Amino acid sequence: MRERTRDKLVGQPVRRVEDARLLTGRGRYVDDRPSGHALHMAILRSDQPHARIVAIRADAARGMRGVYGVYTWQDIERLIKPALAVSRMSGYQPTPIHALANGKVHFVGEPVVAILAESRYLAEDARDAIEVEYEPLPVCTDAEAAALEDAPLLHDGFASNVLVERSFVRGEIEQAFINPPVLVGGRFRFHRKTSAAMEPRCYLAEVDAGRDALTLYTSSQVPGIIRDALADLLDMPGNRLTTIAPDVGGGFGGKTSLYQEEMLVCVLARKIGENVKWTGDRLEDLLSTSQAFDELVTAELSLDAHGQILGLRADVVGDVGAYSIYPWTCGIEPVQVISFLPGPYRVPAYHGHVRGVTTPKAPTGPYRGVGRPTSTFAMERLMDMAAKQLGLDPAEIRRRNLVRDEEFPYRTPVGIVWDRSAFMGGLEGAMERFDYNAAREAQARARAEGRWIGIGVACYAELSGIGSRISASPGMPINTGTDTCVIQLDSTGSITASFGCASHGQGHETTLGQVLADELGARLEDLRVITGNSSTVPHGTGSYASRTAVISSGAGILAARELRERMLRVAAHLLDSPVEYLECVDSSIRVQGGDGRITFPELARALYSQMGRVPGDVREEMCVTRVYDPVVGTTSSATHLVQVEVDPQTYAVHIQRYVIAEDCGRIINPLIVAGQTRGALAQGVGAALLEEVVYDADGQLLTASMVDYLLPSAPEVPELEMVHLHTEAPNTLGGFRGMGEGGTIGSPAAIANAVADALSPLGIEISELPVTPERIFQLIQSTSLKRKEEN
Ligand code: MCN
Ligand code: SMO
Repeated sequence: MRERTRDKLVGQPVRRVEDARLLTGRGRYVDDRPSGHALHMAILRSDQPHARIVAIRADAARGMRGVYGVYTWQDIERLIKPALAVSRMSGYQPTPIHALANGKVHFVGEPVVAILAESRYLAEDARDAIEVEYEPLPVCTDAEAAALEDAPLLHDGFASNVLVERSFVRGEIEQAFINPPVLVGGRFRFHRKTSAAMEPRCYLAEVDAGRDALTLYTSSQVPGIIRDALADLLDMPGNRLTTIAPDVGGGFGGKTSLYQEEMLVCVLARKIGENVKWTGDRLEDLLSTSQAFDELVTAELSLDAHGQILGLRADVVGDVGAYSIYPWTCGIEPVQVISFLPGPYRVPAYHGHVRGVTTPKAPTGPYRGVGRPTSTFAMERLMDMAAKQLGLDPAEIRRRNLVRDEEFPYRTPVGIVWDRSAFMGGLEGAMERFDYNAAREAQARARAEGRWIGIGVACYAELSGIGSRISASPGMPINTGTDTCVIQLDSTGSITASFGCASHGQGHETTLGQVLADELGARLEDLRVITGNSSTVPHGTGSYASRTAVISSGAGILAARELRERMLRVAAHLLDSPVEYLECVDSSIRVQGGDGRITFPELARALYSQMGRVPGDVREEMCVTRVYDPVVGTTSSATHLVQVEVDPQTYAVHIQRYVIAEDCGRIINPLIVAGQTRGALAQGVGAALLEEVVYDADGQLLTASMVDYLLPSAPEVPELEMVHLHTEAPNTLGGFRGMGEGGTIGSPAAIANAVADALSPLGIEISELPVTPERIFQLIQSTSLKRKEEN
């Protein structure tokens, strides 16, 4: 009789195992930890963008009911070092990040005083009783102006406000711009954004004073990086400092950096021997969580008469805010813009130049897509402008320039290698699903009726699962290219696998579980996947840069394979069968075609507890550690196609259809991939149409609440139609490619192109995002004014 063999789980739409708890309110976030014995921290933040601290008067606060202590930098300076994000990039200037302002403040929202009290209410009452006397210093909030030589310096002793500057040159760039048949260019501005995770940042330091040990519960994407950083800053060995990211309510890049509040709860808990907790509120999140984008890209593209790209040159100014963020540095966002600007196209000559300029605003850091939403926006706008000059369809000009299947592996002008990916297949797949030609015909009819309907296309490529050869952030000397899996069969027969990654919504318990279940022949429900706990693996850096599907899965595959081999060898003895005849199915090992069978718990009992059943020379250690390094990583790509209609009365942009054709290699879980893409698209829609962090010229944050900072809600987020393409990933174990960010990379560009297409009868180009109704109104006003002047 043939026994049922379980289907492989990789590739199946397995329901997310974490959802049972998350959707029924039984998730455990940092703030849910019982904190009966914790002191609550409130932070007095700077209301000055740039100022010297003359005096801090806190005596009244110190004497208030329930107040445990009030701390300034002087009170902790001998206990914790400032964090310094170093880089190999030449000429880069790092900015020390102190846990509390050390004599000067550099942006509105910077922590100046920490207050500990019996409750958050009492801590905030005391905060309000503290007076800080500032001597205001000159403020320059415009990055281009701040980059000038005579601009007031934000950081004392610096050579200039330009913290990082980098160039790439390849090919005969001057030649490419001598009388080219087609020349297009523009100044593309992508305004500042924030990640706005549902759960604001939250930290709890639990102290074990007798052992000089600390456990930091942190809503972080990168608990391993935080452990390593704090061990250094606090001068503590890693075996006494544990960082745990429990359930985390989204991060989107905003929780990938070390924050002052994280430093503070730890240093204060250690100093006073009490647990310390801080829960950020929405205002604090908008003021101080790392922000994103904020670039001005001045770019030119030259093409031959057939629409083939000859050359591209770009100058990028990135407003990186007040500090170079730890550990990524302020290069993370702007340098990626020039690295990825050539996109998935053949660009024979390229010159990209970038400066990251410090201004008195919240620091920028990684945000879903990192640099590529801006580079894709600029490049895809240029492609459309060129198509228009040539009278080519936007899809056709892309077809003529996308790297073709036979050209892989393709080395881009900045040295990135596209291993192979469905660039052309993505374009064709999206067009087919969209029924592109029919949509264009319908658009022409609608236009004849005076409707402002536009279709936008955008193609991009990204590196995912980046291995140890390249750091996830340019020049950063931290290994982000590996992950570790520690897997064990314990004496009850259950299997636990721990990883250095840290899920904050991606569903890693499910997807890593699927990968392990297949390798081990185990039932998914019998496995326990632990992520986000620094004490379970010797090294792990968390989840960011669309790395986990590739890198953590790879570590899991290697570790599970080895554990399986060991279990099979022991089972061979117990079942008295050659190993070759054994197979693992449904958490048991059986003899193929025979009767012999032993469950994992039976095997564990025989091995660990039943003295003498497994002789010494057959015994195996059932704990395996494996590290996986994909060395270079792999290429993910997609084409986005969108149709919009602009309302001629309100100038609101309505998205009517949205198609994404993407290649993320072998899919682990199609439900999760679809969910990730939808979520990322929602954030791209926000970036394209609504979300903008606004500072006034005095450095005050104007968008300090959700009333002023507009997130997309259900009516603004379109139904998504997806096409999956699967190109074999040659460089990764398992054949997976990352995809957690892609939806946010392609969508601002595609929507910008669609809006430009809709408004093209009015002679309007879109070069600024978000393209709000206000901006469309201004564009229409100024174009019609220009026309009147011309007539
Ligand atoms: N996946 C899959 N098959 C593939 C590729 C991925 O099933 N071929 C699954 C993975 O197993 C994983 C998810 O899709 O469960 C995302 O995988 P991956 O692309 O490897 O990205 P990471 O898991 O490393 O997550 C990081 C990425 C980033 S960089 C941001 S920003 C982001 C994102 O994930 N932030 C998120 N998705 C998010 N989703 C939620 N809910 N919340 C966030 O903050
Ligand atoms: S911005 Mo994603 O955390 O790399």
